Amino acid sequence: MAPFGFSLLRLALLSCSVLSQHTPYDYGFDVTRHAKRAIATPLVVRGEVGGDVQLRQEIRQLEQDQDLWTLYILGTSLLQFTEQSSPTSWYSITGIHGIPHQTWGGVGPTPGNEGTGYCTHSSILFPTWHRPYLVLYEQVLYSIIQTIATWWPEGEQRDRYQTAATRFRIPYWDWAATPPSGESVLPLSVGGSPYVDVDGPSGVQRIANPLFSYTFKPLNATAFLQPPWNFWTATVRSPTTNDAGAQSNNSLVAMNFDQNQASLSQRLYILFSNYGNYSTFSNNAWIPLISNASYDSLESLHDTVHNLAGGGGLGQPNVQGGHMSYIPYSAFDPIFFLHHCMVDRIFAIWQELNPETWVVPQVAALPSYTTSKGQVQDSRTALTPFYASSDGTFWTSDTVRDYTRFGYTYAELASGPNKSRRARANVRTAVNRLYGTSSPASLFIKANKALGLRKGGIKRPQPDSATAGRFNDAAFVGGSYREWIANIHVKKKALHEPFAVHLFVGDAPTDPRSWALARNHVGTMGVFSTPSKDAYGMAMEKLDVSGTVPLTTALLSRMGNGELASLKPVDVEEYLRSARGLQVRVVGSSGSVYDSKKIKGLGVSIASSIVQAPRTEEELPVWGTVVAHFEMG
Ligand SMILES: *[C@@H]1O[C@H](CO)[C@@H](O)[C@H](O)[C@H]1NC(C)=O
Ligand SMILES: *[C@@H]1O[C@H](CO)[C@@H](O)[C@H](O)[C@H]1NC(C)=O
Ligand SMILES: *[C@@H]1O[C@H](CO)[C@@H](O)[C@H](O)[C@H]1NC(C)=O
Ligand SMILES: *[C@@H]1O[C@H](CO)[C@@H](O)[C@H](O)[C@H]1NC(C)=O
Ligand SMILES: CC(=O)N[C@H]1CO[C@H](CO)[C@@H](O)[C@@H]1O
Ligand SMILES: [Cu+2]
Repeated sequence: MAPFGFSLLRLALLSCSVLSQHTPYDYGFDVTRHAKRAIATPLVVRGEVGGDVQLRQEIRQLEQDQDLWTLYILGTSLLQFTEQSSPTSWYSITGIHGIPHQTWGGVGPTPGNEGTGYCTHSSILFPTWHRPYLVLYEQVLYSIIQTIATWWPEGEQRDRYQTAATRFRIPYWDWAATPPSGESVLPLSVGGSPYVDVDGPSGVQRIANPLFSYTFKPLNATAFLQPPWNFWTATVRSPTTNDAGAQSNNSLVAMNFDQNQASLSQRLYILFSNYGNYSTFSNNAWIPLISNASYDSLESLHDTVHNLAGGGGLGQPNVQGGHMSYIPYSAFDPIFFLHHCMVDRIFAIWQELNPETWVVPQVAALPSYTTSKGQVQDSRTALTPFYASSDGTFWTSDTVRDYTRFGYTYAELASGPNKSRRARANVRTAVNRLYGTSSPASLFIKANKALGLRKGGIKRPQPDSATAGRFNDAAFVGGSYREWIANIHVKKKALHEPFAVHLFVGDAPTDPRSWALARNHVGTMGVFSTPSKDAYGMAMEKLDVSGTVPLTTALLSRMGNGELASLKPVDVEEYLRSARGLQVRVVGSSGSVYDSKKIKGLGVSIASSIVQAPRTEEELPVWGTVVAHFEMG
């Protein structure tokens, strides 16, 4: 999993010409005129169903689908070169999320909520609001791609591209699955190079890589309020400096994702296994004393990915994070939609596993353009500014619940949202294969399979001898084992900036620059917020958010090297409390390391549960009651 490709590509970075970084594809005529005609302000979000449902593919799969990939790159590039003032430009669509605080589709902020944005965070609407947002983006990109396909010379080629174009759906980036051997979690197509060679209607040309960065055309320094946003003319990840010459360090971003992949994957696996209530699954707002089993959420996991992609605090000393680390600026970075499409896919898979639970009324912890803090949000709350019809009605959580109405699905769900028992078993198998491999549960399935093959199927197996060598009776008792987690809660605005809580077993290196390669790093909880105490930041002051970092895999490796005797509470508690035990480090997105004892409202609680391991790939682990053992001092 070493980010091998990335060291090579640093060389490529040095030799690339600056010119190619800002070049669109030259079709040989004025595309803006044609493009404008093709994309006449579709303010109604309808999806581009054309009567059928197509797969949203993983970005690496889409890359293998060559004609579609070419169209995706050309379409994204053209969208980014569309006049910023157009409501369907890259700038306007990504600007819906926060800055530049424009009004979109005529839906203005309600009094007192200016300076927030349309997006809903720490809210029951977090997963559902982003669904029509992605569909809007998909529909605009789809439309551009249909037009581009007509620009190939008439005949066989044009037919081929037009046929491919009808299959286009936006890709997702799976940051939790094990990447292909020798590759980083961060695909080279996204972080590898600021330019890309594309074989379009006028032949092969080198253009600005639309997945690497968005270059503002031009940057509106007034709308971007404060440094460095008001002088960074393109989006950056793990920036090399705070000044106008900042470059992305995607090698570092890749290293950080590779280090955190196992942890992200286990969190996702636990969300699929043990989060059966939409209220807690959906968002990161912490409700004190509700349960030891519901600290994590889809949103909290999503926050960590934002934080890692922006990269704040893990690069050069005192260099801040890039756009992805900060709510109001994050959507401009092309990685945002790839990430959010993954979030939507997780949501869709989770819906399939938990068909009964849905949005229940909840008080909004934060304001948005059309929500005042304290207002009750429910399944019929308008997801503004996404019009469902030209009569002015908006999409709601209820009306976006069946996503296939927008003409897309995901491979794991291809049998449709209507839920035969078989289809749901297939989904669980996919979850085990993709996200179970970092969990002790998978070892049990493997052992079971081996036994099943040898003895023609056995109901209550023990791990086979190879497995038992590493995970002996001290870990597994019958078909169960004890899962350990760190439950973290903290004030979202404990610091004036976004930050991350890192857990280590044993001493953390003093210099955060060496954290990315530290072998004793266990996991990260990213806290995604605003760059300062602006109006939106102020609204966050009182909000507590929570997340979970799984510990079991780290503990098993300590058992492997003899430092820890078993997963029993008596052993684990003593071990984690010892000097070689668990350490908490907090780093701000500006690069400052903070004393974790001085962070407002920070609590780290060590908890565990007996978990019944799945016997086959068609089952997920079954968690028992999660009990808290002790608080980190
Ligand atoms: C730049 O942003 C300011 C403040 O949001 C806005 O008033 C102005 O119209 C914008 N300028 C352009 C060219 O969009
Ligand atoms: C990117 O980060 C890596 C790892 O910290 C570092 O070795 C490298 O020098 C950085 N590259 C640049 C251009 O700053
Ligand atoms: C889900 O969680 C919410 C919020 O904590 C709670 O009010 C509700 O009763 C739970 N629903 C179920 C079915 O347990
Ligand atoms: C968390 O676990 C502890 C220890 O078992 C228990 O005392 C406490 O009540 C639990 N908290 C909740 C909210 O269930
Ligand atoms: C498209 C489809 O078949 N939808 C059905 C899914 O299942 C529910 C509940 O059984 C039905 O009400 C839908 O009509
Ligand atoms: Cu996001």
